[in-house]
Amino acid sequence: KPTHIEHIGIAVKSLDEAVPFYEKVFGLECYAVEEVAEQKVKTAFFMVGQTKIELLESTDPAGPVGKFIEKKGEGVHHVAFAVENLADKLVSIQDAGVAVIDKTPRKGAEGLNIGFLHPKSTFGVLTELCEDPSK
Ligand code: CMX
Repeated sequence: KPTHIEHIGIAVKSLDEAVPFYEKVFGLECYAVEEVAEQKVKTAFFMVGQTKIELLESTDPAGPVGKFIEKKGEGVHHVAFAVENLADKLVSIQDAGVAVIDKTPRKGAEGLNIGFLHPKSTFGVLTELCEDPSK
């Protein structure tokens, strides 16, 4: 089973506006900003206990976050669980009949191995599984 919620991804129109909000209103510190070109996003991370908040700004209207904001507006985009043995988990999840976006792990932000499950199979919540390869 997952060890914890690794992060919650929140789609925002502008990191320049959202990052100072999280810093000023919640007193959180943005410890990393990273562009994930393959996902067409720029990300900003805050640590809250064991869990991160990942703010996502689209770099391309045709990318997943650009399309999401166009359709639904800003808001919670995905929930990510930390797991071990990600490749095996993705296989057993598919065997259980759940639609996955990633059949096998791929590289995500912060060097994590990740795999997404399709929101149509997960009660409308885009769900990500993450494995830290350094552990
Ligand atoms: N949460 C819940 N539902 C979502 C969603 C989300 N984040 N994104 C799309 N959907 C819904 C759509 O509203 C649509 O529902 P309806 O059919 O009821 O209208 C359905 O899923 C299919 O959407 P679509 O527009 O036809 O398909 P998209 O081309 O937008 O693809 C998805 C959707 C989830 C497959 C795609 O966004 C994807 O592959 N996501 C995984 C990668 C990703 O999100 N990367 C960004 C974050 C990267 C990071 O964290 O570093």
